[in-house]
Amino acid sequence: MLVISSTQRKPVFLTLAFLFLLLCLYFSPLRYLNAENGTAEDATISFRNSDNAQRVIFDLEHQDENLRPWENGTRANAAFVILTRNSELDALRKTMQQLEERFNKKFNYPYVFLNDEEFTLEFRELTAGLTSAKTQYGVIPREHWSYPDWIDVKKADEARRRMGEEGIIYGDNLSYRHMCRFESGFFYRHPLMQQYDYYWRVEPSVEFYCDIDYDPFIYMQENNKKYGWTISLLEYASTIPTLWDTTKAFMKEHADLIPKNNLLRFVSENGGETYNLCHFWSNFEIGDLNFLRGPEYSAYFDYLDKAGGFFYERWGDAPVHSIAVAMFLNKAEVHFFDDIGYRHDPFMHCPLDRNVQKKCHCNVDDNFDFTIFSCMNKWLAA
Ligand SMILES: Nc1nc2c(ncn2[C@@H]2O[C@H](COP(=O)(O)OP(=O)(O)O)[C@@H](O)[C@H]2O)c(=O)[nH]1
Ligand SMILES: *[C@@H]1O[C@H](CO)[C@@H](O)[C@H](O)[C@H]1NC(C)=O
Ligand SMILES: *[C@@H]1O[C@H](CO)[C@@H](O)[C@H](O)[C@H]1NC(C)=O
Ligand SMILES: [Mg+2]
Repeated sequence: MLVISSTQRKPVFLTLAFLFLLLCLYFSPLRYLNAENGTAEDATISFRNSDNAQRVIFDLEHQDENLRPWENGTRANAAFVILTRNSELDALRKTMQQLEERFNKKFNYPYVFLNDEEFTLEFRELTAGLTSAKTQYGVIPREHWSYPDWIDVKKADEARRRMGEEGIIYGDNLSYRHMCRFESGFFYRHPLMQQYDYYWRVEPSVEFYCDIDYDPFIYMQENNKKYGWTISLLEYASTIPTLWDTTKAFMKEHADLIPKNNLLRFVSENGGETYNLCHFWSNFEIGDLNFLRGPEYSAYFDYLDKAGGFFYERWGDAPVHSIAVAMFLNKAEVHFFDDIGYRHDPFMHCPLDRNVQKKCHCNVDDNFDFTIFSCMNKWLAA
């Protein structure tokens, strides 16, 4: 005879309750509403906190199709792009783990890793192991990570020495300059990036604080957005002494490329006379690659590159991208991803909305947006 002792009763009861719950959910009218209206993906995503019960439901629903969540539904032609060194592997793994958990395990977008050297086998294995998505590893062509022939190398060496002495951040650092030039004008031309229309830039050590339950790439596509950001701030003036003058000269020579409805008021508050140093922090970007590959941005990058400021000064890719966005796009084409909780030391964007906060692990008191170095108020007023 079956004897159930008191210590066995609890697990048996729990199992029965669990099965009952499963049955209820399976036959719940809600489920059918979902399946009727949206794609199967919509239904799955609404069960975001995929505990076991939810997985089972998903499997039941998809018995015949045998599809993974990301295989059903509209997808963008998009990838993460990560410029990094082999030595940053551990910092990157931590970032990838968060990105996968918060977003990509549900969406499965591919990764493109770029490096000025070959990636090690260890790097490739330990990054690929963190995702089910495709991972691709590229070496940067020499001509995208070296002096162009019109640069006076002695003058560049001298400029770095002087900027180092002046204590300017990365002032004496040559590889940093190659990095900024590459991120300004070349990452979107790498052979591995050619096949994609949208990118999401990621760096080692950055953190993602909130669940992202929708597809930001599709959001960009459906709303005709060309550039998306989470943090905006002031640039160090000492790194870009002639960037604005060079930009003004470009605008004079190429007035035909600047649309009337632009966003220049975000970067200049005196009708273009001076730059107010505001820029979108480019360590996070979700953007349209065809905007960067287009004639306007290409003309601007070439103009800056010829002027030499990537080497004679220390022009960052963030002000370069941001000024281009302000010149060539209108405000409706630029999106502030308020719902993406994000940190790149030392600043973080933490969504203030209590409903969004429920799916985040950041402290709103540390939100950067309304501190003095932030350009959020200028964005809101623009
Ligand atoms: N392969 C490679 N990646 C680099 C190099 N320097 C910087 N990076 C990458 O470029 C990005 C920006 O560099 P980082 O040191 O974070 O600059 P910061 O964010 O401006 O302080 C990061 O993703 C780095 O991993 C380099 O010399 N080689
Ligand atoms: C779902 O479909 C029903 C009718 O089939 C419709 O009335 C309802 O508005 C739809 N809901 C959504 C969110 O599309
Ligand atoms: C240059 O900057 C990078 C960060 O981009 C840093 O890792 C590297 O150590 C710096 N090199 C020198 C020589 O300071
Ligand atoms: Mg960084």
